[in-house]
Amino acid sequence: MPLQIIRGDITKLACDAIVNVANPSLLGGGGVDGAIHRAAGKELLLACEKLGGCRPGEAKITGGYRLPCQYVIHTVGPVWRGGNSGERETLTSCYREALRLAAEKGCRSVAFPLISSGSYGYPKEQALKVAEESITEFLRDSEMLVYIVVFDRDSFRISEKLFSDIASFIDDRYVEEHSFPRRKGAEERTQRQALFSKEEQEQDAADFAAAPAKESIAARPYTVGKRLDLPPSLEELLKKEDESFSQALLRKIDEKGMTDSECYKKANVDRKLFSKIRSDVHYHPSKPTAIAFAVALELSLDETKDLLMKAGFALSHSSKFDIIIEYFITNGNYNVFEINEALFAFDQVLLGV
Ligand code: AR6
Repeated sequence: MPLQIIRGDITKLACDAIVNVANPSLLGGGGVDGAIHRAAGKELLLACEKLGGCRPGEAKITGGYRLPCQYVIHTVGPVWRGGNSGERETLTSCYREALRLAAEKGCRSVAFPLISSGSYGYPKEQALKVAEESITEFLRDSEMLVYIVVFDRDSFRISEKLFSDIASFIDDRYVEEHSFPRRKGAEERTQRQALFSKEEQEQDAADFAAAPAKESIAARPYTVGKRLDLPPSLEELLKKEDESFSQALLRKIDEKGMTDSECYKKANVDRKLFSKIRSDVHYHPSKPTAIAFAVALELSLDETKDLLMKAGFALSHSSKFDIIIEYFITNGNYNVFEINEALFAFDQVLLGV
């Protein structure tokens, strides 16, 4: 999970480094800056006094002192002046320079607040986009776990239009599904259990084996008389059934002409996890990981369901998480970060892991 958005207080994170958004004097201020200095103690101020200030877009590094992190990387974001004064370039430079310093110090995990999105006035949605793009650009050639830490729900909003589109998409499907009383049990399950617990995995696998699998394979439509559309032979069907998640994933990567790293990076999945999946033919990923690969491969909804089935999962209208995934796939939006923003806004588990 190379880039994760989490909610919380950055001063509490035990990452290798956290990023402070300071003013050019580096001598403390309000917002995150104030919180970091308070938590780190006065040694941090003494260390900052020796740095000789910092210009917007640059970054400097100190120890973490009483903070749980090892380093604090100080950067100065742009003050928002309407967007035509180089704000975006300066903001991009903050992320790039902070990450460069973190890599130089051998950090494996770094946490950023949303730079400039508080008293410097950068619109939050745009600030988040710049953060995601700059961090993704860096992660293209580097392996690091990077967090964007959002302080409170109000400081994070996807666009009203997207929010209401997804909300009505969820309403339509959720209501439709919940009008069947026998689904009541499923309705009461919590999202996290549905995604991760062993029992749920077994239940999902059993549910899927009982109904949708038959539909997706046996009842697949074909046109009689057209050579290319002949139904697959029983042997072909059985071969496909035997294919594990790992085998299906590697086959799909080849079919799409992607390299392994293009795929796991686009999926926002850690290289080590990908290596495990690659080397263990029977590897069982979590549902968010399996979906992240389906998104990276830009699979259709049916193909996504087929891939998920290999890992023992299904998509259902009893789960908001599943409906949000369905929304993005049917709209052809395969940007894992946009999907994660929406999942975050609806308080769901994020893709990757
Ligand atoms: N953890 C994570 N995020 C936080 C925290 C926290 N503890 N506290 C605030 N935020 P700001 P800026 C969020 O104003 O806009 C200082 O006085 C907050 O909700 O701290 O870059 C400096 O000295 C917001 O979304 O930074 C500068 O003068 C984001 O962090 C000036 O403010 C950034 O808010 C820098 O302004």
